[in-house]
Amino acid sequence: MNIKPPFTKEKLKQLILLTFQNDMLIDPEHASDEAYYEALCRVTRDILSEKLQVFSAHNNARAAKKVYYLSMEFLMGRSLKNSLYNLNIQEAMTGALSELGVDIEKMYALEPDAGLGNGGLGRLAACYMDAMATEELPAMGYSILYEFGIFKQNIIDGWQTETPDYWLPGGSVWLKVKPDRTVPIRFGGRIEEGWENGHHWMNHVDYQTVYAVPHDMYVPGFRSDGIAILRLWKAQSPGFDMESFNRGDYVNAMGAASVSEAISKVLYPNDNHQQGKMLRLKQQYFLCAASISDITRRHITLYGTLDNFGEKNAIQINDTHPTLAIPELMRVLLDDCGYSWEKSWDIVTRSFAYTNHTVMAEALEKWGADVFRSLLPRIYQIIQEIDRRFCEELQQKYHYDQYDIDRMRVLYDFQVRMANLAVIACHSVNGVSKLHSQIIKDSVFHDYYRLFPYKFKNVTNGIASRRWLYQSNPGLTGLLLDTIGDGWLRDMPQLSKFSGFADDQSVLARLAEVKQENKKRLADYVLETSGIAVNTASIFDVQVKRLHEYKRQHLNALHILTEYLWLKDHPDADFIPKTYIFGAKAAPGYFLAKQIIKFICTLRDMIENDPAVREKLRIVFLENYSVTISELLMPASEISEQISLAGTEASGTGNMKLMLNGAITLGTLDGANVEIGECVGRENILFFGMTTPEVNALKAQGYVPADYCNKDDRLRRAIDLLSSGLEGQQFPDIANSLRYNDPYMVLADFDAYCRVQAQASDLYRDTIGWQKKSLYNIAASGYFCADRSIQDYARDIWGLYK
Ligand code: 26W
Repeated sequence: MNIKPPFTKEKLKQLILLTFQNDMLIDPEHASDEAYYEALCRVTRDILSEKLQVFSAHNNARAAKKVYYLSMEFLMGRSLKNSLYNLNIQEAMTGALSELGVDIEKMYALEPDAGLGNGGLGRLAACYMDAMATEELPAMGYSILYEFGIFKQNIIDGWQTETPDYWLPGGSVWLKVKPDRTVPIRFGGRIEEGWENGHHWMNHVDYQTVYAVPHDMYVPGFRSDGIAILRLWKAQSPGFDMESFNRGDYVNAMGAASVSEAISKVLYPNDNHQQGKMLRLKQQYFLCAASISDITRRHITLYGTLDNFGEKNAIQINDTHPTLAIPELMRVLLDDCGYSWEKSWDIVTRSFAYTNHTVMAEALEKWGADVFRSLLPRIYQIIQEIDRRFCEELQQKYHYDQYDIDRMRVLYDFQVRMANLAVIACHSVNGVSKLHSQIIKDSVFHDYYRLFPYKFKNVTNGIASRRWLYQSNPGLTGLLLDTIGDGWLRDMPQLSKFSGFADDQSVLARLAEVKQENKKRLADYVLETSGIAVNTASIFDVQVKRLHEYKRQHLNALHILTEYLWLKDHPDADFIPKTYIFGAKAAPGYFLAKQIIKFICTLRDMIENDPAVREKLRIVFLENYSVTISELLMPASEISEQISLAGTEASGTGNMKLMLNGAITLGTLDGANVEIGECVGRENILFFGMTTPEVNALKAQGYVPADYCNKDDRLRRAIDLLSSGLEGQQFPDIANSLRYNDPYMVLADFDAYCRVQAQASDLYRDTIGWQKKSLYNIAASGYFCADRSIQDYARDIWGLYK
């Protein structure tokens, strides 16, 4: 691939200087690093903006079907480096800056992460923006411009504390505000209706208005003409209460404004757990109503009608969080445009598709009917009618009894069940890995699968591979360019060519060198941030993901404790040194998760205080794990811990980033691990533990965790220590949860986990053998590129390649 960069160094230098002179009114001679950062971002943004205009005009001219990706979360991370690389101007820009005496790495480091997401679901949305732009699809993402993203995690004495993430000072340079596209959103009030001269009339009265103001971020495709727009809505109050103000009641005068604007104040930090908070429901409707208004306006501008809306638009909802877009589009079609119910429903069901991202029961969204009705009276009526018609269909067409109907309908037990609404209204329901999509059909949505089997699909997740390889791992990128050329950059499956070098000793040696350099780079960061000097000859074993019991970070920690105790008993044993690296945020109200972090940190300190052990065994807890930290971490990793209980992790995407960088997966047969195993071959992955059917069988038979404790001295000893205390700190909640409940069967998989860990260490002794496995993992990771996932969506769900 020899694509000429679109700008020379000289041209970019000139653009930077012009920006200083004309837009920022700053003398470049005396500009600060921050000013340079801003100038650089502005230049980049303007280039993106110009490209976008060409791209949009082209799409509109050919009346292309549009894709809208609605998500409450987009975990974008940084934009500068990604934009420069995708535009293929990174070298020219580096040169331009260096002539101005500025180091580009310093510029990259100044950018805060746009952390508008919690974890997997939010990062997936961000990866898909990159892929949609690369594939040149006419795509927009919609979300909320949270003033505060995912909280900053500080670990104080082993306990997680949270501070607000105020990212806008450095992040807002990427946002282009579009005040003329502002949308009014209505909350509360009443519906008045009646009949007059044989006509039904209806009026929404006494509502409050909040304005949604769009702020756009541009995401360029990799060396393509595509640009995806991420439109983020900011809540703005319609003014302030003049009456209160005139009375001198300033608190109330300002109060109303701050209540409205609270809608886009902060991202809810829950992952896989719904709380049922009114403000969250407001956020969801705010996103949905603003986006539907925008999408329909854009469509009408092009076609002058909504008659063909369903043929020209595909709206993907990222989990159930944006499900209200469904009744909102119904409302627009029925009330604003005067379509019949049947025509409206036809348009809606052609447009919407739903992706499910979790099987956790506590993540299924339900809203109290009363709260819902008072906040969104018209939307509630529409949902009632959807529910009524669905019940009627089940009864009359399928002869279902009341028991079945009650399970499947939207409104039941004074609750509005969002997943039911999504499955009923969407033409497509997909899971995010083969296994997960099967589980959805077998259990979570089995009732619906029996009726509408054609709706159910799979799209295995993918990642923005270039971000974690080309942009983050220059050493490995260089090795790949030297061996297999650069075709893989735009076509990741071409990485398979790398397997042709599995017996080339010089390639294996270089691969080892690259890994060593990356480990050193990470070790420097760890030393700087935590004062711990890790042994770079040790195995870097990594578990990074949100903290959740089902992901079983405590299984990992229990095993480390067991290894520690073993080393104390066998001080002279031949032991491959290991560094266990964790990164994880816990939802602020999830106390057991916070205790697991404290457990890991206590264990870390206990080992660190023991000079006889710490060179062989060490724990690093990376504080405030983020997209940017992951870009440093993935290239340095050797073992990828993916140890969720089989049947619980929908896919996982960290597993893909680690594989791409040559880490070997040590995991259960869960989520996308199964497909990783299929691609890389059983000899190049370390599976352990129960399969999903075995888990189900054990549950059916009656799982008794105490049995495992009684059988296994290591387990009993470790769990007793949790109760009695490590370093004077007791963990009775963790111990009791494991002993008496163990919902995610940590004890049942413990022995298998210990064995596979030992196997990993043995394999590592064979340096060449290990490098070979690593090489095969890199070579097999092409399938997990988001470009492929997006092609799957475009073909199987969005109907774009017809
Ligand atoms: C309402 C609270 C809430 C918030 C977030 C419930 C559920 C969520 C997400 C669906 C949780 C999530 O991020 N799921 C993850 O999605 C990834 C992308 O598909 C998958 O790779 C992970 O396996 C899945 O846990």
